[in-house]
Amino acid sequence: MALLPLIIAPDPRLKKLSMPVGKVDARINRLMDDMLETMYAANGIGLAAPQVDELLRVIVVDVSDKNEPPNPIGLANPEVVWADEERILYNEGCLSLPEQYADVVRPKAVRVRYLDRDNRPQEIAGTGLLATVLQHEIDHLEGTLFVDRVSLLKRNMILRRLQKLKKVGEL
Ligand code: GNR
Ligand code: NI
Repeated sequence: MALLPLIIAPDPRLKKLSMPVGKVDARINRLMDDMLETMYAANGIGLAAPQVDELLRVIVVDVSDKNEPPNPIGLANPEVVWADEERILYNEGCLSLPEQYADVVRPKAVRVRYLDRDNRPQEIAGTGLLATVLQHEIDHLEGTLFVDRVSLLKRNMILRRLQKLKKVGEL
């Protein structure tokens, strides 16, 4: 296992389209393990491969509570196959936009098809926080950040703040 460096916005690498995985093999399993380790170390509940400089359609999530057993899930080629017409608002954060938060509106529930660690097709249904995180991670694979789903004013505020923090060496 290894901790991977996280890419912090603004960075052109976070805006790129990620490529599908051909087969979930030992290499992809290692990537999922390293991503989970990196995510837990950063107290995150999700992580997408492009955030660790791998332009592959791989995400990991774990939305379990602190007082319950961990529930790490690795998903390759995740695809939303159904989305509720009902919407919810969530105050989102992102490990690539440290300490920045904004309210984002998304479908309240989704079903996501994906390949598991054994390269087998699976489906996962999520509502609430899990639905939000799955969509947030799949967005990363398209080069979309949560700030791309808020007003131009809020987006520019957050991105300029991060740019400044980078410039003074605080990120
Ligand atoms: O750790 C994370 N928390 C979070 C909170 C609300 C909505 C989405 C997220 S995902 C984020 C980790 C991350 O940046 N994944 O890409
Ligand atoms: Ni994110």
